[in-house]
Amino acid sequence: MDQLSRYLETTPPALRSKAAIAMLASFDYLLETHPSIATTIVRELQDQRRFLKMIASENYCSLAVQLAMGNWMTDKYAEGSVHHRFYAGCDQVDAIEEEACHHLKELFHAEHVYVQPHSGADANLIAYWAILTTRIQSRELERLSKKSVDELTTEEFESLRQLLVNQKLMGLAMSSGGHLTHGYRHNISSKLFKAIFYEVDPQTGLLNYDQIWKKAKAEKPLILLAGYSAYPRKINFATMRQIAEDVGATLMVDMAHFAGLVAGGVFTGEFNPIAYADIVTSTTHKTLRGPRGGIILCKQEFSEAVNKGCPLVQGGPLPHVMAAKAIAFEEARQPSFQTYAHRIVENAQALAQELIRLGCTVLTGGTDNHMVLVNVSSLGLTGKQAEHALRQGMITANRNTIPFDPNGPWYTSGLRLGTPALTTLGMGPDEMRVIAGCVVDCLRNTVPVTTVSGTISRSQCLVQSATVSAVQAKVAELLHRHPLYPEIEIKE
Ligand code: DSN
Repeated sequence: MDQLSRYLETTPPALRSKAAIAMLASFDYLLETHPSIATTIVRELQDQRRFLKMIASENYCSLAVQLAMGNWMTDKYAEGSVHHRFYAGCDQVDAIEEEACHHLKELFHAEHVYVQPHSGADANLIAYWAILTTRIQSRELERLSKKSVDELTTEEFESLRQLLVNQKLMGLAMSSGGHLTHGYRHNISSKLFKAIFYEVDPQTGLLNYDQIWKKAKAEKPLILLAGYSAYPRKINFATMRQIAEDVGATLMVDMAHFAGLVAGGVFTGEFNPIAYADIVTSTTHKTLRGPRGGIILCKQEFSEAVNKGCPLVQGGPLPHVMAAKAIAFEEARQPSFQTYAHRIVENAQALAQELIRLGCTVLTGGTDNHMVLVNVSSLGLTGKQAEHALRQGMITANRNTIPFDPNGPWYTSGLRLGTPALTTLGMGPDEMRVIAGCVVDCLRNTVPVTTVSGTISRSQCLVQSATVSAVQAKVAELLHRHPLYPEIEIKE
């Protein structure tokens, strides 16, 4: 019997969900036409249901968001911007992009928004080029009395190019929790700019605004960038603005990790970047709980350059993803999203407190946001071993460098735990305390793994079987009480 027939047979009409029917019908269809792909998609759902998802940058989006992505909107090319396309027949893409922009603008009260970036990394590249175009290229054209780069001679174009690639970008070092697109050597941002970094204070693990100010004064960067991938505290954007203004920098904020906390009214006043930054970038799939993708919010001054993100930096927009973004932004405008966002932080704080009570070294002594960073070296583990140990207990989390990490970015000494996905499932502080216990049990009860060459593996370790069984049982019970997409039941 196929999945949809089984569902219809076992679910009384009043309890049937249209989203479930749509999803089950699509699985049934794919199972018939492309069984191996369909089976893998179903297995991914099963994996996500069997493991506690504690990767701080992941979440579960609504079925409406998922359904909006899987349709014929993907078949349309729409390079350009709303009502200004390089292709004919973009009426419906215009309508969708306009609606997404409307919801996004209302959600964050931004002057201008752009919903085309395919990812946060693309959004950052577009923002970088928008700043370079607005602040360097336009002024150079004005100086040369030229209207566009098309009017430049080959020599003038080359000197403009030299000018553009010799600007300074100053962001949080990746080793202090910054993102790789913020000037890390193995990312194109370090080739576009002369990258300069500020770091967290070695004693407190916190941003030291006086130090940032001092460095910014000395370096005078074109862009002062705030934002992180692994920093558990709020950033004071009013102070970052003062620093940027003092040194003549453009303030850019990458709020990929905490966009949902801004949208949900957790980060307000000087901790909300929108009023202070010239350009804000984000992903849409982390705390914001939308489809995978990127967005840009900016002051009017940068709007023209930002709107040229395609083709300036990226290829054609993804209309099906913009449709899903529109739905996610509308969802985030509902009062329930405010409750959700506050709960994410409440959960992270409960998790941090319990980990500390159980003897873990939690960086900065806690959290203000959705993530908790644990230094696992006192437990005799690398971050990679800790990640491996948790997976045996059916917990998915990721290793992370901690500031000044002696183990480097591959093995690391840290573990990053996040609460956005568990909060989406409806878990609260009580569940976080149980989970903290599971995490500590896994990390404390490991035995080393010897590699084929006879050395102790720095990647793997084995959790003792009694602990594995006990933790797996607790995880299964938590997930049984808080199922993912409970309306969808798929049997193999
Ligand atoms: N990969 C994201 C994270 O995990 O933080 C950032 O790109």
